[in-house]
Amino acid sequence: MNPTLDAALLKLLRNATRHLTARDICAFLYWSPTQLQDRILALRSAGYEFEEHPHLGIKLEHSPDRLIADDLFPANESARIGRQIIVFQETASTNDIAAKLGSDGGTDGLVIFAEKQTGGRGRLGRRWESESGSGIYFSLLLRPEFEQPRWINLTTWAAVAVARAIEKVVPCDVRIKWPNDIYLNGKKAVGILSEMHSDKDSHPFAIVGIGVNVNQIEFPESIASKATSLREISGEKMDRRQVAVGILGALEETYEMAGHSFSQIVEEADRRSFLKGRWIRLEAGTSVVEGIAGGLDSSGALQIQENGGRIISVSSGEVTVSSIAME
Ligand code: BT5
Repeated sequence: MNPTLDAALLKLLRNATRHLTARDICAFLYWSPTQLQDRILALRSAGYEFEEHPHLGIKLEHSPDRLIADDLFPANESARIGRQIIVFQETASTNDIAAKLGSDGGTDGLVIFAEKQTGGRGRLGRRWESESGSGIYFSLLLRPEFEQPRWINLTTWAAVAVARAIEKVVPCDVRIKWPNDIYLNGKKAVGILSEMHSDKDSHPFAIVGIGVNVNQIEFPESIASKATSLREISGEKMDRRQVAVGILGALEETYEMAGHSFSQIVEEADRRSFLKGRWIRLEAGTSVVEGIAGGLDSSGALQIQENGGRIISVSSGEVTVSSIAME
């Protein structure tokens, strides 16, 4: 997809290590000086600030604390994840928008962001708190080439990619609580909700919804003791755009592995396991298993050692941690 004018200009200014003259910019983008002035004016009114020097030219100084589609595009134009990006100021759930667009034939790699979700969802209809402007809430529409039974891999893939991206911006111990959460300092900072659908022509597609707590400094009472944000960990306000671009980049970098070398994804998820060695209770439908969480098997299933010593593998379920690490 061709970038818009603003996306092209922002990308050029962001990649520049110095001021750029109007002449250089126009030559690079094949624009007229008037066109450039118009775009700078439009970006200024959207909250961007530029430093202008009479001889050296222009430099991007400050961006608004908003997610703006034109400023989120991947650096690599052939990237799959984010080849089309839409940002909503407010919606019920980005997963629902992505599912609707998917069933209307939406393109693989489409990403829907929302600044606020009024009906953000977790698994089993639970609520995902999506306070306006402080987190990152988005959904990917994917039409993977690999066979559908392995689409379940997408949750683990997304968890590993988001963990990598977080580690780059906040140096800390990033743990994956199987199957779909990321924990920082023992508290939940990210939740992932993967869903499968079919479009009108019965072509299947997947939606991977990701909610990341970035700048929250407080949470609703119901989750206050168990949720955290990147800001709480780093001690400083984070640039949400930078975090979002980092996550999209990590998803892009690792996407091939989700289908073709999933064992590498599993190894990393295992290395980052929050559960390993802890006494857990797992509920899957009506069955309940208690035991010590082990590693992940090659399919990404969680191994649990039951009281009698028997080891079982479970591919989905809801885990509650009953005690601290046993190791
Ligand atoms: C999840 O479900 O963790 C998946 C959350 C996925 C959210 C994204 S946001 C973009 C996209 N659009 C959507 O509508 N959803 C996706 P689950 O494992 O069921 O966990 C839900 C539980 O996490 C809740 O019952 C709360 O206990 C807790 N929780 C809710 N909001 C939270 C938050 N902001 N931070 C930490 N924990 C939260």
